[in-house]
Amino acid sequence: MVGFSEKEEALVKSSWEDLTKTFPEYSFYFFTMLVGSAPAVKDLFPFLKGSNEIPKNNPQLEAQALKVFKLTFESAIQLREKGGVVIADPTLKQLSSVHVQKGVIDAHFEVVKEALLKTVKEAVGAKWSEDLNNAWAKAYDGVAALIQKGMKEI
Ligand code: ISQ
Repeated sequence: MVGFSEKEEALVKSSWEDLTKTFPEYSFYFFTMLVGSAPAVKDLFPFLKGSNEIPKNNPQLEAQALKVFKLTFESAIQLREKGGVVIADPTLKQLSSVHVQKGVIDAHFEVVKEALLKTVKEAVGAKWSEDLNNAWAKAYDGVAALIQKGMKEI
């Protein structure tokens, strides 16, 4: 079990406030970063497929981005409260099978992680620190590892 310090939890919680204050803006930034480093992932999202631009004010895009950030945030809270990330079995099975169906590979988890960390940096501005970055990275790795394991068991 990895665990999370009180300070790490506080850092993630404070940046979560920054992110969610203007989430539409950061969801656009997140997808811009993601597609910028891995253009092929556009094919995995119906609202990006065949388009040269990331749509602005797109509720589906925002909802998808929110899923990733929320799952990572919840993972941070669990690391603090339980010492590890737990996802209820039916939820994990569903998440894992959607990722298998979409053809997600391990490299995708890396590019999403990078885009997520860049977005956190953008959202917190001058409050950014290595510790903050590492806390989000740890939370992301925790949930990503569970989904990746789940994908192998489908
Ligand atoms: C993974 N799962 C659901 C939604 C997502 C949005 C962006 C990047 C990765 C994602």
